[in-house]
Amino acid sequence: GRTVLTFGTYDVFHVGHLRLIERAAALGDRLVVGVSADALNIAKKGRPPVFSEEERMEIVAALKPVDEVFLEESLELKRSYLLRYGADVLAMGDDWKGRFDDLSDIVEVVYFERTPSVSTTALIEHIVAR
Ligand code: C2G
Repeated sequence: GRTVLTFGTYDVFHVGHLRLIERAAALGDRLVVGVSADALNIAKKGRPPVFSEEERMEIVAALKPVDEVFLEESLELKRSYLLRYGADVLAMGDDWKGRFDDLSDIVEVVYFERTPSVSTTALIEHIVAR
């Protein structure tokens, strides 16, 4: 069977996240999801996610299309994660378009269009403004 890998933070889980996961799952027989570590987000954005890595992994693991989750501890380890999980496909949102093309020697790299006008940042702003 074909194994698909995708990565994300999935903070304040929303329908954009769900649709990406559903499309990724449809590319193969088994979907493995790397959920980015709190430390990675702090390093990248200067603040921790709203939900902890344990909570974010728990939510993603409970989704019907998801077979397995793991903690993504470094953005530089994509190649070793793909090999570790025996991935045939890497699926990412098109905000990452072109960024992982160097991995196409070991997997098929697929970029999906993002769901328009939904983001964790916009959601937080919407809640704060209410
Ligand atoms: N997504 C989407 N539509 C949106 C919002 C997000 O399709 N409106 C997709 C993103 O393109 C991504 C996935 O949902 O493929 C998870 O999004 P984020 O949590 O924002 O993930 P990100 O922080 O980009 O991933 O190695 C990558 C890191 O794990 C970070």
